[in-house]
Amino acid sequence: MSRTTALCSAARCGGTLAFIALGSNLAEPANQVTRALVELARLPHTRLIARSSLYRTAPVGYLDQPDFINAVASVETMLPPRALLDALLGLEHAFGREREFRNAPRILDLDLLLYGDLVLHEEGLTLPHPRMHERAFVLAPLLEIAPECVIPGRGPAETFLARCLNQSVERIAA
Ligand code: PH2
Ligand code: MG
Ligand code: MG
Repeated sequence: MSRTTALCSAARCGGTLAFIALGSNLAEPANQVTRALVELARLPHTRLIARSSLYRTAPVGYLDQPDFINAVASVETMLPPRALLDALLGLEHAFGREREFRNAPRILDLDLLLYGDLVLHEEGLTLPHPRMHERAFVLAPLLEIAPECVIPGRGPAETFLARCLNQSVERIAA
């Protein structure tokens, strides 16, 4: 059996639906996020299912930095969660991501939000993403592509968006 047949492609036999948050606030952020969406579609054993519009969002956490461009994508993947995370970190690195301090401005941030309905607490990987339910910059684009989304262990995403209306999120481009 060939390697491809053994692994089975996500396109042919269905993998796990995962959601990824994209963010950038340096070096033409909309361009970075748009290019990153193209790269997500090229990940091995993975296919892009949907991508949200781009959103301009005010920084949350560390405030003294430029506005962000955020988006969310869904993929169907045969990669296990840790391999998917490693692929995302590899893309961040390829885009020139540097880590100066927590929540520092960044050229590209790719966060694994959800991996099917998996609940996991491991070193460096918590699923669902532990802060996604507190962040309008995640919830608004997520709900655009998955209006019925339920965050495992927490509840419907839309109930959480209603609690962060004080966070500025503006849809800017399809
Ligand atoms: N990411 C953070 C912290 N704060 N704020 C906005 N608006 N967008 C982000 O992507 C973001 C943030 C940590 O990753
Ligand atoms: Mg992040
Ligand atoms: Mg991150």
